[in-house]
Amino acid sequence: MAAKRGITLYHSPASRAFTAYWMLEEIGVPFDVRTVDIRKGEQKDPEFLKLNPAGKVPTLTDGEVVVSENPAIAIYLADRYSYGQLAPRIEHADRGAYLKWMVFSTAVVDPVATLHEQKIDLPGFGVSFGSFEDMVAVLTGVLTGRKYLLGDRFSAADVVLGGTISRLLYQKLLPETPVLLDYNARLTARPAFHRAADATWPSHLFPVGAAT
Ligand SMILES: N[C@@H](CCC(=O)N[C@@H](CS)C(=O)NCC(=O)O)C(=O)O
Repeated sequence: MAAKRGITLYHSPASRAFTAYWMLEEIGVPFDVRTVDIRKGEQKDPEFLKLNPAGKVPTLTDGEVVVSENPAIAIYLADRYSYGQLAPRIEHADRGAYLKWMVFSTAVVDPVATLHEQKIDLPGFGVSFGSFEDMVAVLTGVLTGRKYLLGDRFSAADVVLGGTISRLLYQKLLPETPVLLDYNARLTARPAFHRAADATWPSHLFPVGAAT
């Protein structure tokens, strides 16, 4: 039986929840927004922990469906509301790369960049997410000579991995190379990106360096 619909996004300003907000704006479905202000500790509220025991935003509900973790949220939304458009169909040759880049965003790029910021650079060998240099080389390799991660086709993987790249460039946590900056310029030119940024990332309140 199909689950009931009615989307609510739990987010916090200037946080990784930007990605899920942007995803919803790209799809164009109506959604409600609830602010869980992580700077006030609201992610530890027992009611919120029932939805996401990890106490992290973004978290999304759609009827009785509850989903957290940006890649999972984007895969869910794209399959359910933009299948064959922002999500390549299961039988399409792009589906493998699409899923790979989704997972790469939080399995590799985000933790490696966070550790690098803390001046912890582990050797690539034997560490599941590899080294900072290897991560940057992989991103540079896939984006060189390409508009988007899947070529000319913009997909939800660009929202998730692209949103991570965009945030890390904003926080000065990735090198400002022409390949990364050009890709970021294509992403930030999208109207849906602007709507999400205006709604969730008030830069006058949260300048560079103040983001989480
Ligand atoms: N892997 C998660 C990371 C989410 C995450 O780190 N959220 C942060 C905000 S940027 C958070 O909720 N922090 C609150 C806390 O750690 O208590 C995802 O990609 O969705």
